[in-house]
Amino acid sequence: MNPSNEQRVSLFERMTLIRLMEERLRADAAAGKLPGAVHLYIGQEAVAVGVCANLRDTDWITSTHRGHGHFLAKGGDPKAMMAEIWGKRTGICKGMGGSMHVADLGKGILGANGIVGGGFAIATGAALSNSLLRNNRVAVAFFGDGAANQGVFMECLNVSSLWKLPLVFVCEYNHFCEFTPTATVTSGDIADRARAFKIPCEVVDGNDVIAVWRAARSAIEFARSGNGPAFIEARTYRIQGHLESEDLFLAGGKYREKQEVEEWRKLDPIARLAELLISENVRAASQLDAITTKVAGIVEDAVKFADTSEPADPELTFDVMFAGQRP
Ligand SMILES: Cc1ncc(C[n+]2csc(CCOP(=O)(O)OP(=O)(O)O)c2C)c(N)n1
Repeated sequence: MNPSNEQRVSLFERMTLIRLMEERLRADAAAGKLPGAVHLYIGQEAVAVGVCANLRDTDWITSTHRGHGHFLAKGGDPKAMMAEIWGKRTGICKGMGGSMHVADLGKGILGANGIVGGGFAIATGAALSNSLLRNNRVAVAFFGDGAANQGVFMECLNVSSLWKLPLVFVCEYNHFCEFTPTATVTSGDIADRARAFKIPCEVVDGNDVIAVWRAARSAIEFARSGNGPAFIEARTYRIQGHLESEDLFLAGGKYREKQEVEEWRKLDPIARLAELLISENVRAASQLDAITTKVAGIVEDAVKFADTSEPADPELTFDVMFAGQRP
């Protein structure tokens, strides 16, 4: 099954929202305006968007340290996310979590996570609760190719397959674990690890949002129908550095060639979808530009909202972490 024309246009719009939010964060990080580090999702938008377009608000996702794209793709509010990243009290977590902890339970977003592989067990637990409650919801665990080398991955593959949990694993193979090429620390194919537990797998072009959408649709349907977990490995590429201040860590060292990044830029998922929509006369280039302009306004509003909000209240730490007790 393929997405309709209207669905494809909305995939374009959502990917553009993520891209423009991330571009703005990139600029604000460089200008020293953000209180913490940001790990950007530029180039990987097709994965979050292609998957989340097939989910309901009541379905769960777990995310990673690179979580802004998952948050926005699942319907999280751009203003509340921006304010969170800026450390403001209007943020989705009152500015107490920042970039790596954007969460919104009302939208089924169980949170970004600073612990690599931290989402596996949370998603498996959510899927177990769905299964026990027979509520027809699914859970999706987004994770990186680096996280696939954490032991908890195996535990969650095992138990979710054994108990036929409504869970979809989505591995974003972006080729790097921080400053280490994944191939140098990973044995065999990651999808084979899921196959060993008899979990159906699909390896897709993660820069082709339609391919991701199709794979996600069948994986989610499979899991929702009580057949157990499914697995998607989306092949993509991390265009930005591991984090925006990575040069400070690298001290002049390098772990990839510029040429490689440029080659992947040519496979930009948003440009590819735009070309398709134009060539199939679904939308004219000017109509897509109008969408981009509208989205840029949403991003501008989010920045204004964050910028003019009050900073997070440090006193709140005692309430949210120490049950109101103070030293
Ligand atoms: C348990 C744990 N180990 C190490 C780190 C440091 N760390 C942060 S991100 C990262 C690489 C993760 O790579 P991957 O899962 O592929 O995600 P990507 O950054 O490529 O999106 C590492 C090692 C961490 N945050 N948590």
